[in-house]
Amino acid sequence: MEKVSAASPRGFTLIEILVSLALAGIVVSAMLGVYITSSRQSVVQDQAIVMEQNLRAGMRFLTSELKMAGYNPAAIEAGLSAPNEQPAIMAADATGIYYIKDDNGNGATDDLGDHVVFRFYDGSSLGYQEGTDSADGDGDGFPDFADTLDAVAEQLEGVEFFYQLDDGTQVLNPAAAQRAEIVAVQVTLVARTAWEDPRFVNETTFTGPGGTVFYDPTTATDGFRRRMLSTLVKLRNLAI
Ligand SMILES: [Ca+2]
Ligand SMILES: [Ca+2]
Repeated sequence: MEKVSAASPRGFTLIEILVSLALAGIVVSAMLGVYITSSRQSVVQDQAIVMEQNLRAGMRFLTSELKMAGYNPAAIEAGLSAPNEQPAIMAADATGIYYIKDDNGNGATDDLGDHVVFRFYDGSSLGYQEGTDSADGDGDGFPDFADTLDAVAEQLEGVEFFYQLDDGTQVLNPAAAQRAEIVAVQVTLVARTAWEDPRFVNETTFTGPGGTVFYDPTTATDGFRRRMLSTLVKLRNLAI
C-alpha cells in the first residue's frame, strides 16, 4: 500500500503559496512605505537646503554690491558731497533699485560696472545687471541695459526694498526728491521650495518690514515651505 510519508518531497499547496505571497506582500509594502517616507523626507530636506542656499547666496551678493552705491573716491577727494553732482540712486521702488558708483575709481561713471540694477522679474527671480549709462528707451526710470537681467536668486516669492531716508522716514516707493535722501535699504527676500510638500500646509504669514504681503494663509494656503531673510544695508557712501 502506498503511503505518503511526511518526509517525502511534495509541492506547496495553493493555500501555502497564497499565504507566502500575502506575507511577502506585507513585508515589501512595509519596506516600501519606509522607503517612500524617508525619500520624501530627504526630498523635502534637499529642497529646504537648496532654498536656504539660494536665498543666502542671493542676499550676500545683493548686500555686498548695494553697499557700494554712490562709491566715488574722486568726488570725495574733490570735496563734492554728491558723486558727480547727481544722485547716486537713479530709480528706486519696492521691487527694484538702480544706482551709480565709480566702480573702478577713475573719476568717471561711464565704465562697465558703474551703473547697477537689481530688480525682481519673471515673478520669481531677483535680477542683476550692470551697464555704462542711463539710456532709458521706455522711460520707466530703469536703463535699457537692465532689460535683460541675470538671476542672482531664483524660486523667490518676492522681494522688498524698503528705503530709509536721512530723517529716519522709511518708504517703499521714494519720490524723485527723496531718492537723494536715502541712507539705507532694508532688503527682504522670501524664497520658497520648488515643489509643494503634499503633507504640509503652510499657515505662516509672510509680510515684509515695509508691509509687502508675500503669502497670506487666510486668503489661500498651499504646501510650499518658505523662508524670509531681511537685512538692513547701510549705504555708507551716501550717509553724508
Ligand atoms: Ca568709473
Ligand atoms: Ca527702461
